[in-house]
Amino acid sequence: MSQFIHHPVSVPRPRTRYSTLAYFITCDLGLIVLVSCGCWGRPPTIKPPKWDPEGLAAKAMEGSDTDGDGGISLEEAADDPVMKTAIGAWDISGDRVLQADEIARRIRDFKEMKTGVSLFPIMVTLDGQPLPDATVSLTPADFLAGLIEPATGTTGQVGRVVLVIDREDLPGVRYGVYRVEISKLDENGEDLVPARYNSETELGLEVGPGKGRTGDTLFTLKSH
Ligand SMILES: [Ca+2]
Repeated sequence: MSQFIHHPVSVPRPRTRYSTLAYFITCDLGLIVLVSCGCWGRPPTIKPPKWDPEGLAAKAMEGSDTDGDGGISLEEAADDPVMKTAIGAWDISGDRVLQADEIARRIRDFKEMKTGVSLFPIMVTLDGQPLPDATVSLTPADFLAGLIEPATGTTGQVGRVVLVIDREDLPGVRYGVYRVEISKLDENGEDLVPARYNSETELGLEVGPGKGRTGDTLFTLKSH
């Protein structure tokens, strides 16, 4: 079980327990041919989103390039952990400013992969210890809202979570950039995790080709 979730792959969506088995085999081997060769018919798949690189880049600029100079700077993204993450991950020229063509280029990468969802394991620690029973929520960047779904999950005993998109019951998350909120309520309803990781989160995350392959993405939270 543990090895297949390291591979971001297109995930067929099974209808039956039998095809669920096919799904696990498929993920493990990284082979989609099993389900496409007709052995189990054609189970429905999670289709890739309809990526529009230029349109989405324009939408991102419209939302975040507040001074209209054609780039999204760290200052403009100061209160937006998602856009800050996008600048860190997508700024190719190294000027720490995100231009429309840089956004479109990465969206084109997403599009070319033809991936429905990616299996994207995340590990959460608080003060150096694994944090079990915490809720992890991913909310897409504003310019991706309506195109890709939010994803959620609950950490297990070793602080590990495999996210699930809202309308599916199989593990996986869409390629994209997200605002991340991590929360764990105690018996009095108080959050054991500081607000800077949930209601006032500073956490952002990119899920994309080449990410999450080498192991779990780690969020190391601190209570102070
Ligand atoms: Ca600007």
